[in-house]
This record gives sequence, C-alpha cells and structure tokens, in this order.
Amino acid sequence: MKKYFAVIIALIGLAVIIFITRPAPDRTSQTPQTFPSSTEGLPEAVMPQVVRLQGGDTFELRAFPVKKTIAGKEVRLLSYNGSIPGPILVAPQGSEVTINLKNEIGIPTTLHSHGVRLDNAFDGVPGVTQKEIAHGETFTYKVRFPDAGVFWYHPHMREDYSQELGMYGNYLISPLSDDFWLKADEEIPLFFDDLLLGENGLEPFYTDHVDRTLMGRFGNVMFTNGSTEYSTNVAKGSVVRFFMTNSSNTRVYNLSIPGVKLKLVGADGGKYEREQFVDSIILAPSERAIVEVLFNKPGSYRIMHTGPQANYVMGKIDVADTPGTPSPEKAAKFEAVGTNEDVIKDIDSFRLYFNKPADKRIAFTIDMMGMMQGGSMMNMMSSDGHNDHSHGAMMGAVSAGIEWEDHMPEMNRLSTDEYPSWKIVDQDSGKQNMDIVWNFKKGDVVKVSVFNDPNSMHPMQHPLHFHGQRFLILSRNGVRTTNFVWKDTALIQAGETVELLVDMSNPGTWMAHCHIAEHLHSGMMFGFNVEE
Ligand SMILES: [Cu+2]
Repeated sequence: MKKYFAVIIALIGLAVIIFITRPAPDRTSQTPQTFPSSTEGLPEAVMPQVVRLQGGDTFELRAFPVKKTIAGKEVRLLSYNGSIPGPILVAPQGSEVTINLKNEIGIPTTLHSHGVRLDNAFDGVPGVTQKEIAHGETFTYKVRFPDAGVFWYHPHMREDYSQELGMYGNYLISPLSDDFWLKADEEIPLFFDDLLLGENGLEPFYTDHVDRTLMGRFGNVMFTNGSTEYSTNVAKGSVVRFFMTNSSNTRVYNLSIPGVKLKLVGADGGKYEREQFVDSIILAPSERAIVEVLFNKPGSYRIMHTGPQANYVMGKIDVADTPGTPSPEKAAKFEAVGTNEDVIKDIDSFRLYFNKPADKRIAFTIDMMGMMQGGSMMNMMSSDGHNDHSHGAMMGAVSAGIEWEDHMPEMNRLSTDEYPSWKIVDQDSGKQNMDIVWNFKKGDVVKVSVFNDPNSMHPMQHPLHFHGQRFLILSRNGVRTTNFVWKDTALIQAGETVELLVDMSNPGTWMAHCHIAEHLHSGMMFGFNVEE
C-alpha cells in the first residue's frame, strides 16, 4: 500500500516538474487576447422573467452582455434577455415551442437544451447538428419536451467563458397529470454557480484558448440565481418544491438547509421511484435535484454548501412569523414518503437488461505529458484494474474521489486546452475522445461501464453527460442502485466504476462528454449515432 502511494506521489512530482519546465506552447500571436471586460454602455442585469409557454408558442431569446456589481466590483457578464439566470421557461409536458436565439455576445454561440429529448437538429452542437450562430445572427430552435421536471439551456461553444459568465436558464416542464408532484405552495428554481474574481474584477478569459483545463475554473464567489446574497421569503406552513441546477464549470456542491427536512423527490429526468428524506444533496455540474421542504417554523434558514475544506452560505430563506397556514394535514402529506408506481412501471421494461454484460466500456484518464501513453497506465486499465479494490483505496489517500476546491491554483491556471489532454478511452477499441463513434439502433438498451482511473496522473471526478437520451445509474463499484431515477448526467468519482443503462430512444447524431467545461474543451467527448 505504502509502496503504491510513494510511486503515485513520485509520478505526480515528476509530472509537476515536467509540467513547469515544459516548453511554452507555440502561440504565434504575441500576447494572448482576452475577452472584453469593459462595462461601459452596458445595461444593468435584471431579474429573470418567468415565461409561461404553450405548445406552438414562439419565444425570442437574445444573448448579450450586461453589467453587474459583484463583491463591490462592476463586471461584464453575459445574459439571455438581460438576466442571470436567463428567463425561466415554463411549458407543459408533451409540448413543442419555438425559440429564436439572437446572438449578440461577440463570439459564435449555440443553444443546447440540456436533458431535453428533442429533435437532433436542435441539439445545438456546432458542426454536428447545426452551423454556429455568428454574432448578429439568429437561429430557430424547435424544442419539444417529452419529460416533466427541470431541464436547462446553455451554449455549446466556449461554455468555459459564456456559460460561466451567466448564459444559463431553466425549463420547468409541468407534468400532464395533476397528481404527479405533491401539491406545493411554491416552486422555486435555484441555480448554483461560482465565479472567479481577482483584484481587478473577473479573472480573464482568453479568446484563443481555454485555461484551467486541469481541474476546471473554480470560483471564489458563490452565486445562487445570479446573486451573491440570494434570499427569498416564504409563508409559514408552506411546502416549497426547489428545482436545483448546478451551472458551475467544475464545482460540485453538497447542499443542505439546516433546520428543515429535505425530501428528495426527483433528479435530472423526473421523479425517483421512491421519495426519501436526505441530509444533503451532492450536485455535480449540470445535474439537477428536485427537493421538497416544509417550512413550519418561522426563522431564517440558510442554504449551505458544505465541503470537506470549506463551507459556504449559498443563500437564505426567511419564514416570517405571520399567521401562515400550517396545517396538520399538509404536514402529514409532506411526512409521508411516497412510492411512484408510474416511474417503477416505466422502468420495469428495462429491468431485464440490468444484469447483462456491459456493451461498452470506457475509462477516464489524463495524458499529462504523453509520458504514460501506451505504457503502464494502459496496462493497469486493461488488466481489469476497475475491479481491484486496492486502486480505490489508494485513490482515497490521494484524491478522496471528489475535488471540492482548487488545491493547485497555479498549476491549474497554467493548464490549457492544448495541454494536458483529458481522455475518454474506449477500452474495447482503444479509441479516444472524438475518434470514438458508437452506432446504435433506436430502441437499443445499452449498458455502458465507466471507469475513472484512480491511478491516472490527476485522478478527479467527471460528470458524464449524454445528449438526447436518458439513462439509469445501475451500480457504483458493483453496488446496485436501490432507487432509480432517469438521468442525463452521472457524477463519476475518481476510482469509481459506474454502470449506466442508456435508453437509446431518440434518433440522431449525438455527443457524450464530461460536463466540466474545461475538460470538454480539453477533448473529453465522443460521438454516438442512433439510427431510426
Ligand atoms: Cu471531466
């Protein structure tokens, strides 16, 4: 054990030395250009609108820069329709709406409707499903919503910059049946995000390259719904349903509201099979959680992000001591833990596939210098290392599965989309990243085994997102999931082997990728086709 640990430490040390002494990347341009940071003439960011759409409606979405004061500094951010987050688009399940996106952010963009099983042509992947939208141009998206729950939209170009600066918004898709959710007094969407501020405002972003690709850009200022001091008021006795989304580039949150019970009822693609009370919720970039809370006692409640190294107050909820409407009946309904027979029934037709062997096996790793390429790391991976528990234990000592903070800020800052190279490796074909193209037929149910190599040069978590489809997380390190929910993103911790069962129901040419924006730009993506 100690020997392995020493070897890992030595390898990391060697990588650091090579990294620091490496020749500067050949960038023929003199000084790297940064994106504009001036706020002159920009409108002030406004509060997001709630927009109720019906099937067939058309909505105009305009992306443009705004200014906002954060921690005493006025900074230039990017908005949809002037707000951060963008408008909350509420639409009925089964509807299709038209969204005209006008791009005025100064660089090309697209709109990706995350988790929405829409027509492939409107998935927003530049060069795959559409031509990029140049500054000044408009693209028309037809977005259909087969599933109820919380989804979101964001760009699929330079996410590290444009999504980071505020380009994200929710779709709240209301269910067809009235009894899909518990009757709540309020529904509140919450976007959790962070921003990296330096002495002179936002830390710069470069036009010609993506930086901080090693760990992703961690912020040092926390944001809930675009505010560093988010607060909301609810009436005493209210049941509130929170729709939580993590729009951070890389930060994972561990969320709780001390003093009240959290009832976890849903995630990315709708409801869980069974509701459950939880102490906290781990939310990786792009994941969603649907949580119900009964506020029966007056007071000021904090939304906390509690990490192993630091705690953050993400916002507060004030419950006034006014005569609200606490009712024993409502409390009893909230306390009851429901079973969702509709979800169980929907998943029933997939259970026969749970125990089949994996159809596809991928591994996450990193090439920090090409030094390990084809060498010991590949051998470790192919020697069935994903079943070797000693690797997991070693990972525990080195990285503890999740990187909660940027513990190597200087090294992270110096990493770019050119170097190092993050990799998704197809363990059967040996292909990597965009060389991987899987072919399926509509209706295929595909088991994908994902191994996150704890012995790589930089073991860390990766949230894996599949476009256009839904999947179940079958197991983690061989332990079967006991309460299923449809997902579009799975957090794969360092050292974990996670089995996914993907319902390939939506034809088209799609992407799967790590949702850490900087990792995506470092290459962590691949393609798959679903034939009609
Ligand atoms: Cu990643």
